[in-house]
Amino acid sequence: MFPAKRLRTCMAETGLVHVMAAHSPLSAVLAEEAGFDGLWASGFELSALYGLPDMSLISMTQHLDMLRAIAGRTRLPIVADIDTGYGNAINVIHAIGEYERAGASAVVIEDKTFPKVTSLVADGRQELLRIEEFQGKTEAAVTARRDPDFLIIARTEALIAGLGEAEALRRAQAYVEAGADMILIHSKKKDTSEIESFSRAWTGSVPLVIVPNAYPDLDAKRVKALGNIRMMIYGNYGIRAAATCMQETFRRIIVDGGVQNVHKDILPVDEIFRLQKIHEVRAAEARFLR
Ligand code: SPV
Ligand code: MG
Repeated sequence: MFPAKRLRTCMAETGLVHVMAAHSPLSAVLAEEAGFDGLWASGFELSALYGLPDMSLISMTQHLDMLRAIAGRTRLPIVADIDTGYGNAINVIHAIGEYERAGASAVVIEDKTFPKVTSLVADGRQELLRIEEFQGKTEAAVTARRDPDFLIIARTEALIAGLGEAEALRRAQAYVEAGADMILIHSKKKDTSEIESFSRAWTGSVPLVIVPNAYPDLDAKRVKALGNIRMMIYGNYGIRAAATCMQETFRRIIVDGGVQNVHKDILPVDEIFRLQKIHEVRAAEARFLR
């Protein structure tokens, strides 16, 4: 079964899929081993990997290159974060072809203007497209996909922009009418009230996707109780976890004047060899190097 079909099947069977952010093939391998159902090719994580803010500074080519590298090292379905779709509906048509070919199983397109500003930053400039324009982009994406199982997820930033629940519901409904398979509703409120309220008010015909970055208390048990959320994306946890460990380790090496203390607190190199699947190369060496 192809990954896009597997993602849909997993959603139907379990009722809720857990999708972990990946910014590199190694983080993807770790997510797969940990038991996640899918990967989020996150714009935020890739921007952070380049030491840049998530403000449309990373190109489609950079994102695609990483996505291809990730797809080459994992079997998990990949949900690609294509931000605003790199322009208008014509750019979206081009992007869908590229992302399908690169190995994505789904895309998330958001209704902000290009260039975008990262959603969670305080007082960010959050400008939204006209509803009709984003409907056109959504319909273009739906029309452009080749695999009917490839998911087109429309993301509204109405709550992020402070436009309120009624506008978020209006936009979400309009995007469903344009053919979206799912709606991603994003919130930067630190408590769960905004998302829970939206989820209860949502009577649309497609399920919801959430990214509980700002409101970590909404765990899977509570999400399942809400009833219409089928995908949870852990949007910045990969890069935050990696940066936490590097920051602490690097500081300790300077303070200790060497690696004599930290070496026992980080993965041994044999474990990195295992993650690199060095045994496969060794087996090929034994067989083919004559
Ligand atoms: C991302 O991970 O790139 C996201 C989620 O879009 S957030 O950064 O919270 O907007
Ligand atoms: Mg993003």
